[in-house]
Amino acid sequence: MFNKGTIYANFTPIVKAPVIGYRISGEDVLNILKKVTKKNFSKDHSLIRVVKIYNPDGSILDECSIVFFKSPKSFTGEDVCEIFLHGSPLIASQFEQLLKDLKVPGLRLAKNGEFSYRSVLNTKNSLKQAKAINEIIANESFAALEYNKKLLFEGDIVSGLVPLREEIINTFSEITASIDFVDDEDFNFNQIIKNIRKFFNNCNNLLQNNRTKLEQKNICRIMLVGPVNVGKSTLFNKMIDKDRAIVTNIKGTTRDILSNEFIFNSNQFEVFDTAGQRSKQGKIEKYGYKKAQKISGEIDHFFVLIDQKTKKSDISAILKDFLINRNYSLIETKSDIYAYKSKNIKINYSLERDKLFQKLKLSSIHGKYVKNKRKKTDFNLEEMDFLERILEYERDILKEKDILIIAQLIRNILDDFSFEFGYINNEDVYDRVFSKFCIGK
Ligand SMILES: Nc1nc2c(ncn2[C@@H]2O[C@H](COP(=O)(O)OP(=O)(O)O)[C@@H](O)[C@H]2O)c(=O)[nH]1
Ligand SMILES: [Mg+2]
Repeated sequence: MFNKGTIYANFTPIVKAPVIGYRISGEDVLNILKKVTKKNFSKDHSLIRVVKIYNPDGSILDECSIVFFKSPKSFTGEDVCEIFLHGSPLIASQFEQLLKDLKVPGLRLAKNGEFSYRSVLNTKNSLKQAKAINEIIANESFAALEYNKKLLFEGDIVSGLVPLREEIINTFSEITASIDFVDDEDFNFNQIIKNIRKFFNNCNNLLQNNRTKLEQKNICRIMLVGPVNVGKSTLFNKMIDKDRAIVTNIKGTTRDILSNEFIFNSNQFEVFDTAGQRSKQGKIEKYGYKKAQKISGEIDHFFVLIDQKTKKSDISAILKDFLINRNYSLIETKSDIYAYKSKNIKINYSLERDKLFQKLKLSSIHGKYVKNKRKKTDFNLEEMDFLERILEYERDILKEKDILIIAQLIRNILDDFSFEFGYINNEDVYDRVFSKFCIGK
C-alpha cells in the first residue's frame, strides 16, 4: 500500500493562522534540512532551533522553528523533523514548492495515515495504539477520549477485547487439540460448544453495555430565543467563542439555523441561534422562525432573552411557539444600559465568558439534562463495530455439527482478531495446547 521514500505533510490545517506545521520523515531528513537551512541538525535531537529557510536563489522563504528527532527516537522511528512556518497558506505553498525543487529522489507528499503506518511498521506503536491516536483526535465523548488515551499510553492490554481474544485462542486450542492430538475418549464436543456459546454471550453483553455508553451523547442542547434585536446573536457568538475559533464549523446551511458546539468546564454543549420573534414578521424571518420551532423538540433548555422593551405577551407567545415548558431561563440582556429591578438573570456583552457562563448557570443546566456522564469504558466505537462483525459468526458456528468446519470458522475469528492485535500464529495456539498436556506426555 505504501512505498518507501522520505515523506512530508502538513500536520495543521493550511489556513491563515499563527503557524502551519509540516512533518518530514525518512532517511533524507538531515540532507533536506541541510539544503533548505544550510545548517546541520544531526546533533540536535529533540531541540527546538529557530532558523531561516532559503529559496534556491538564496532569498529567505521564512524564519521558523524546527525540531529534529533522530531515528529511532521519533514518532515514526525514522529521522523526523517538524517545521513550524508562519501561518500563511502562501508560505506553505512556497515551502512545498521548495521541497519539490530539491529533487531529492523518493521525496513525496505522505498519504493519509502514512506516518502512523510507519510508526507501526517500526514498532513504535502497536496497531491499536496508532488507531487510538486517530480516535483521540476524532473523539466526540469524554468517555471514549479517556479510553483511547489509556490505550495509547498503557498499551493494548487495557482493551476490553483482550479477554475475548484469550477466550477464543483457548477455545481454538482445545479444538485443535481434540482434532489433532487427543484420543477419541477425551474429545468433548459439547464442552467446546458450551465454551463457544459463552464466548459469544460475552461479546454480546459487552457490546450492549458499551455501545450505549459510547454513543450516549453528553451534549446539552441550548436554544436562544427572544424578540428581534434583544442580543441573541451577540450571546451566541460569545458562547461559541467566535473570536478565538480560527477554523469555525458553525453550521448554518444544513438546518437553515446557526448552531455550534462548545465545551465549558468539561461539559459539552450545542447552542442554537434563532431568528427573532416580532409581531409582524417578514417572510424570511418567518421562515427562519419556523425552522427553529421545528427542531425545538431536540432542545434541552431554552434561554429566553428579553430586554426592557419586551412585553409580557411577547414572552408568552415565545413560550407557546417553541412549546417551552419549564425548561427555560429568562434572561434580561443589555444590563449595561437598562436598570432592571427583577430577579431574572441579567447579562450584557461586556461580561467575560467565564463570568457569563456562571451567571447562565451552564454547569447545573448540563447536569440537569445529561445524566450518567463520563462513564468508564474499555472499548472504542471501532472495537464495538469489530464485536458486531464477530457476532455474525455466531449462528453459523452454533448450528454446525462438523468440528472441522467449526475449527475453520473459529480460525477466521482469530484472523479477525489479528487485525486488531497483530497476527495470532500457530505457535500461540500450540503453546496452549501443549501446556495443557501433562508432563511426560
Ligand atoms: N448596550 C448593549 N448592546 C447590546 C448588547 N448585546 C447586544 N447589543 C446590541 O444589540 C443589537 C442587536 O444585537 P443582536 O445580537 O444582533 O440581536 P438579535 O437580533 O437578538 O440577534 C446589536 O447592535 C448589538 O450590538 C448588550 O449587552 N449591551
Ligand atoms: Mg440575530
